[in-house]
Amino acid sequence: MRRTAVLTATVALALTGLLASATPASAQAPPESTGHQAPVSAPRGAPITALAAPDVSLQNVKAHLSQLQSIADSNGGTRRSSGAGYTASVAYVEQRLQAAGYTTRRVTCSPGCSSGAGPSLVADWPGGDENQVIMSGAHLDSVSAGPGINDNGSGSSMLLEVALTLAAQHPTMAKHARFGWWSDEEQGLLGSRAYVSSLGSSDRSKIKQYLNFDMVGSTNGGYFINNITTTAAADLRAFYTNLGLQPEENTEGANRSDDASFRNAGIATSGVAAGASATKTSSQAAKWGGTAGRAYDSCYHRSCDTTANINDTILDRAGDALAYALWTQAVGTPTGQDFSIGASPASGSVQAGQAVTTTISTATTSGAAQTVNLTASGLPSGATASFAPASVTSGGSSTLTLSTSASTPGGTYAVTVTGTGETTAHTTTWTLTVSGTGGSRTFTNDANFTINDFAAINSSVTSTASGSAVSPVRVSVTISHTCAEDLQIRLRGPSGTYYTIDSSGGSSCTSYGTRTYSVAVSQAASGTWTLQVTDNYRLDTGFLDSWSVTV
Ligand code: DTR
Ligand code: ZN
Ligand code: ZN
Repeated sequence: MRRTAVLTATVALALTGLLASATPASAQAPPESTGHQAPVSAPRGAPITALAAPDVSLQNVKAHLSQLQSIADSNGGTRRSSGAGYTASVAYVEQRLQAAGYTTRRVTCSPGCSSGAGPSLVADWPGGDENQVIMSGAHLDSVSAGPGINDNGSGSSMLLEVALTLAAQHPTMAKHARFGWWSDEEQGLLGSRAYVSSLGSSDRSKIKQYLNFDMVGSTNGGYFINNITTTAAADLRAFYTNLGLQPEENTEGANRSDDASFRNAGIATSGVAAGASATKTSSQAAKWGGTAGRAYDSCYHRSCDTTANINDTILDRAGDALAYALWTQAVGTPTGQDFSIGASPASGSVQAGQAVTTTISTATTSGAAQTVNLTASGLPSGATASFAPASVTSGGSSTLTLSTSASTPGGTYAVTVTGTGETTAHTTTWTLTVSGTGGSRTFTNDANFTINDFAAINSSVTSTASGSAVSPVRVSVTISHTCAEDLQIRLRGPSGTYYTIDSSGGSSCTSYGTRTYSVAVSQAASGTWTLQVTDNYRLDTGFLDSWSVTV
């Protein structure tokens, strides 16, 4: 059954209280008695309106489990990552997702996966803020010993049904929902690790949360939550707590499933598990039902991990818990609150050792004003930035002071100013040129080079200056030559770009002597700078005496 009505907090809380007391605190309760309205609490993030989360169909989850069982049956009784039972599992999940409108991607399980491991599958539900990805996942592979119906057909099937329920309801999304089915978990969390490391740092930082589901239907199971005290766990925890189930930390499964791959990359993680080979305690049996002194899943990693090895009630609740967390996190109408940020002036220059300011202004571009915290990054070394004030209400402005030190290298820097609001963040760029005293350095080559008619000579210096070259760079050239008009002179920067600084030609000859040039460049100061002198005419010759460049 699916409910989409918007609930007021009061109604929802009343309902929640009622259900918590009406639901038997027993894992062995028949599935029908677990039909419930998901508890709705006040939304944590301002952009989300409280919507009722749907009741995920246990019957459909079990139909997926039967499919996985059949796939194992026709492939030697296993769905191990390197076998045909695994690839058939991927094809099944993929086909169901595609039919529902998901964008799916097979992610190669490499590098670092076991030999012959099939791909992981990642599915995106179109919509929501792409910069805020709410992700959930489950491993789809089994061990070689069996069909892996609880481990982890249960998490895989439940995840698939939540994804299909989202597609069927197609609610307005505030954030972007993504789902992952991992390969090669049983060989060391390898598929999820390969996926996470395939992401660039920007894509990785868009994943705001990852929830993992591994073994969520253990026959003698319990209600375990990974990192139960963290923000990522809050909705899952609230869901079980509201059912009176007193969930516990998943100590048995800690660092043993795919959430570890995400956590290791700095992503907030949680998840649900019903337990593996560890033994149920008597206090757990008292609050959850089941048998104390027996394993949560006595078929863990065995051939008996079949469709008979599932606790329907526990499995049903796991799906509903994810639906509650996902709907709370990602579903809803954005408030439309937004702001813009800019720097005026947008560029500035400063002598090393001095300070420079710009005004950072913000504007409310839609909805109500919001608090915007200001930070700066990309500063030159030895420089510090301060904002007065450090946070503004959108519409307000702040003075950004950048103080350099004498050791700050000369060059042009793009300072990124980030305004982090309550609903979103925006950046603006302040282009800063540091110049002067400490900044620039001069490099000289005073070896002599003979300049012959119709020939070019090249004289190089190696610059060890750091940062960007302070533009314009100054070039000083001393040449003994009776006809400067014969000469074409070019400067080559470390990047390989040539700048023509003096062209040949003219009706009469003048003696060259020492001449200086200012050359506008845009490149690094360090590396090889070359002066190239070409004599384009007959008769007069001479030699390059010395030259220098100040970068
Ligand atoms: N990743 C699991 C390992 C595991 C061991 N104990 C637990 C407890 C709860 C969840 C998972 C686990 C596996 O696939 O074998
Ligand atoms: Zn597992
Ligand atoms: Zn396992």
